[in-house]
Amino acid sequence: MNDPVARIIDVNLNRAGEALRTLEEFGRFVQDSPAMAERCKEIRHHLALTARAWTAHLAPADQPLSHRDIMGDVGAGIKTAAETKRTDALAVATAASRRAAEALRTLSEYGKITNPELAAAFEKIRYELYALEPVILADATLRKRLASARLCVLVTTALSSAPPLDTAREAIAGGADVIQFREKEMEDGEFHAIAQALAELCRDRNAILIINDRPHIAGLVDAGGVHGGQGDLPIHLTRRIIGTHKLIGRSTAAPEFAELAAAEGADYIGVGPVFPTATKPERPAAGLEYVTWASSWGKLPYFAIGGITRRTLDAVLDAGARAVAVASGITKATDIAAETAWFKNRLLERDNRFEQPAERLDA
Ligand code: TZP
Ligand code: MG
Repeated sequence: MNDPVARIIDVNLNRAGEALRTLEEFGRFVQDSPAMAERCKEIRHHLALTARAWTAHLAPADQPLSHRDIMGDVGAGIKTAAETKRTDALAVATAASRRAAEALRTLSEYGKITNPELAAAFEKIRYELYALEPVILADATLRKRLASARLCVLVTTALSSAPPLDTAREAIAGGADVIQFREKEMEDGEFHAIAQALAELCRDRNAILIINDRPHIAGLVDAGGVHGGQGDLPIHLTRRIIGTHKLIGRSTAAPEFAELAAAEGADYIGVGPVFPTATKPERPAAGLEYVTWASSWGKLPYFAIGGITRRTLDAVLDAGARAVAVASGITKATDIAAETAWFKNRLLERDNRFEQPAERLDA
């Protein structure tokens, strides 16, 4: 009779190793990150060492492999519908990460019966995996990061006191959470080269890069997302280019466009122009009322945009905005980092308006 605990150890060593390998490929080929792939490999290596230590002192007849009994496994071949279908690479990696954690937990639980010390080693590996998971599956948290973003700085050469890369670097140093690269006239070749450098900068500094209008370039440089106006490519077609896990933003100037954007699957909207602005001279101001509407609507995260300056920011916040997007009000300053920091501080100062009041504990 095969030892059931040895069978459990055997199965879960394989399961954990395979799942970690699946996750590793995501880090290496999808995230394109040598650092992430390396971290996965280390975890896999720790698993292999622990497995070797586990079996080292066992007699051949007690080795987990000797108890392998595929034909006698009543669970072999049982698959749920969800297991047989995955929408994209992120879904595969997310499932792999969950499976690795489950297998490691199983190893440490059943391991306690025969070798508590090594069971603790499996537990340690599970925690290494938990630390890596949010980093390697970063795209899954992109929407969460966007929802907590307060300040987007639009980078446009003609509106800035510095070249695009310097503008973005300074804006991020001053606390910009999102950089939107927006050039209406620039040719694709030059736009792509700058976007590539911006993408590297943003990845490095943990800012989200949004590309205005050009989904093909957002895809090529692996930006966080793409922002379009009403006349740009429809959202479902934009998704076909950049994939399901990237952000799509839409400019909206009235509630009906906000509703449409939500129905079509936008991740966030621009709300404006709040004030008349030389940056978009063809657009009449949508006004502060629209900001108030968007705040109470609450279906999508939004950035109030258009004519937001040091002078007008408070009125926009009073109208209910939590996040703003600013071009000339920041990028025309000589010290872009200091100007960004002024906006960010003001936004954070006013952020506690959104805290829920603590519930009273009446006796
Ligand atoms: N969309 C609505 S208003 C606007 C855009 C791109 C321009 C924002 O620029 P500025 O200089 O902050 O008014
Ligand atoms: Mg456009």
